Amino acid sequence: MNQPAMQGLNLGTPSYVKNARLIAWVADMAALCKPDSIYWCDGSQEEYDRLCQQLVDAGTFKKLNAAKRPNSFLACSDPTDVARVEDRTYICSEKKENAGPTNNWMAPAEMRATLQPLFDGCMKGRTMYVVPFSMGPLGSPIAHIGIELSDSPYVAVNMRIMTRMGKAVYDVLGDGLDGKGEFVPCVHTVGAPLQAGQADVQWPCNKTKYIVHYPETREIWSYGSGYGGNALLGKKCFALRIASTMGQSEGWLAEHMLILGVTNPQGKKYHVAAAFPSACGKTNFAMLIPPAGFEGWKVTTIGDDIAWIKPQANGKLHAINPEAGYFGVAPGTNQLTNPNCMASLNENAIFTNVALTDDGDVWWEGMSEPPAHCIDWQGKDWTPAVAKATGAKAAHPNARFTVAATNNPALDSAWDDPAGVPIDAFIFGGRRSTTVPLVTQARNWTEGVYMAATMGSETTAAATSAAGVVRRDPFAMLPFIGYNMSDYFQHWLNLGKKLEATGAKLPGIFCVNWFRKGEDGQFVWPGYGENMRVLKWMIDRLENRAPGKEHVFGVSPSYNELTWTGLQFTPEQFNTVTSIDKAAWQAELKLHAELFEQLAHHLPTEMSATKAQIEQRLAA
Ligand code: SAT
Ligand code: MN
Repeated sequence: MNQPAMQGLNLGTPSYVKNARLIAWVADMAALCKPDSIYWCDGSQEEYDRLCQQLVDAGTFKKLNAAKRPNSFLACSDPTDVARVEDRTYICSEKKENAGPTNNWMAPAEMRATLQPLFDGCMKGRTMYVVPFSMGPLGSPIAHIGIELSDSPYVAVNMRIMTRMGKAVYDVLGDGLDGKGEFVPCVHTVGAPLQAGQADVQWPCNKTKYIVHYPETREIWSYGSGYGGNALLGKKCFALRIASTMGQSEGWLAEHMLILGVTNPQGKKYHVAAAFPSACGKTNFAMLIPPAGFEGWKVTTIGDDIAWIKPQANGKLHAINPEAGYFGVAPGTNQLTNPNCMASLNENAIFTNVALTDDGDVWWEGMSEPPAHCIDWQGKDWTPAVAKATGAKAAHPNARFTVAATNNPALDSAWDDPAGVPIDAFIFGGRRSTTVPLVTQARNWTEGVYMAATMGSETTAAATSAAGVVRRDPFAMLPFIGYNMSDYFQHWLNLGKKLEATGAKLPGIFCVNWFRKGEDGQFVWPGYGENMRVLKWMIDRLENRAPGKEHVFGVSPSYNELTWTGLQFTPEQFNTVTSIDKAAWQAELKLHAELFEQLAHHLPTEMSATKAQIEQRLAA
C-alpha cells in the first residue's frame, strides 16, 4: 500500500481517488481535526442504508413506520441548533469593501487565526466523512465540484439526497495533472470532540458557531452547527455565496431562484427562473398545478431554490439546478397548498424537527387536522389541549424535509440535462400588503435590475422585528451574496449589455406580489395554483399577445388580459391588487433612497437614474 499516513492515521484513500491536491488537503485536514478514522463516501444505496442504520443506533434518527412512510427517518436537533445563523456567517475577502455593507467581514488571516484553535482536535472520537459532490449534472459545463469533510453522518446522508454525491465525482475530477480537477474544499465540524469513553449525544453541536467563506481561495469552513445551510455546505455556502463570486469573475450567475418549465396546450415550452425571499411560497410556485380553466397546460419543476445560469455564445442564458434534492420547510405544507410536494414526501425522506405521531409517522402544523397526541420536536408529549394552553408547536417552525428531486411527480424531464434549459423570463417577488402590484414587467433590462435590487418583504409577526416593517432583500440574495451587493447589481447590468450585444432577445423581467391585502386585512389574490393566470400573462407578453398598461414602475395587465375561466375575481378585486397609489409610491421611493445610501459604495449610476425616472413619472 502506498497510502500516506498522517500521525499514525491511515488516510485509507481509495484507489479511484487520484487528485493529488485533494489527497494532500484531506491529509492536512485530518492532521488538524484529528478524527479517529476517515471514511470516503462512495454514494451507494448500500452506504446510505448503512449510515442511516448507524444514525438510528446512535439515537439521532428514528425510523418511521415503514408501512406509512417507507425508508424514512426523523431527526430532532438540539433546540439551540435549528436554523441558519446569519449573524455568525462571514465573507472573509482580503478587502472589507469586497464583502460589502450587507455581509459580516473579518480579514482572512484573522479568521484563520480564530478558527485554527477551534478546529485543532475538533473531530476527536469521531469519523471524518469525505463527501464528494457535484453541484449540477455530472460533467456539465455549468456544474462545479465540491468536497465536504464532515464529522456528521447526518450531513453525509443529507448530502447524498441534496447533491449528486459519490464516487463518479472523482472521474470528473481526474488527477488534476491537466490543470483541471478543480473543486471547492468545504470543511465542516459539529465542534463536539469526544474524549475516550465519552458517550455521544443525540445531536452534537457547539454553542460557538462560525460559517466562514474565503471567496478569493474559494474555501468554506463551518464550525459548531449540524443544521441545514450551516452544515450542508453545497447549498447556500457553495451554490450561492462562493458560486456568486465565481460567477462575478467568470461572467455567469448564481441565483436564489427556482426554475420551472411551463408548456402550453400547443406544446410550446418556456422556462422561468424566479427569486423570492423566504416565506413567499417558493416551493409551491416551483410545483404549481394549473387550476381549472387551464386544461392542457403543464408546469414542471427543474429546481426549487437555486439556479446557476451561464450565457451561451448565442446570447441565451442556460440554467441548471445545482442541487439534486429539496430541503424544504415542512410546516404549512399540505395536500391543498402543494400536492406535488406532499407526494414527494411519501417515501425515502429525512424529516428534521417535525413531530412524531403515535403510529410512527410525522406531523406538522398546517399538514392536516392535528392528531390527538404526538411527540413534539423536543421529545415532549403534545396534544391540541397543550398547544392551546401553552402555544407549544409540535414541529419547529423551521422544521425541514430532505427528499430527492426524483420523488417529485412534477419533475421536469430536462432537470438533469447537462446543457441546462434556456431562460425566457425572470421573476422577482416580495411580500407586500400594499404598493407593489400583482405583476409588472420591466420595460428594459435596467428597469428589471432596479426592480430586483429594490425588492422587499414585510416582516411577519414571528420575525424578530415588528410586523409590517419592510426588509429590503435585493434579488432575494441578502443573506447569500458572497461579495459587495452593489458590485452584484453592476454584474447584472454588465451581463445585460453583453447579451444585448449578441442581438439575442433578452429574457423578460417581471416583478410579482401575491400578498396585497384589502381593507379587511385579508389577502385579495387567491395565490397557489391561481398564480398560473399571472404566469400565462407573462408568456403572452413574451409573445407580444398582451399590450399591458404602462405606469410609473413598468407594465401591468388590464383586467381583460388575464384568463379568468374557473375563477370568480371581480374588476374591483383586480383593482385592489394592481392599483398604483401615488402617495404610497412616493413613500416607497424614500425607502429605495435609504437602501441606496447604505449601498452607496460602487452603486451603479443606472440605479439612481432609474429612480429619478420613476420620480419624474410620479410628479407628472
Ligand atoms: O437551512 S438552509 O440554508 O438550507 C435553508 C434556508 O434557511 O434558507
Ligand atoms: Mn432558499
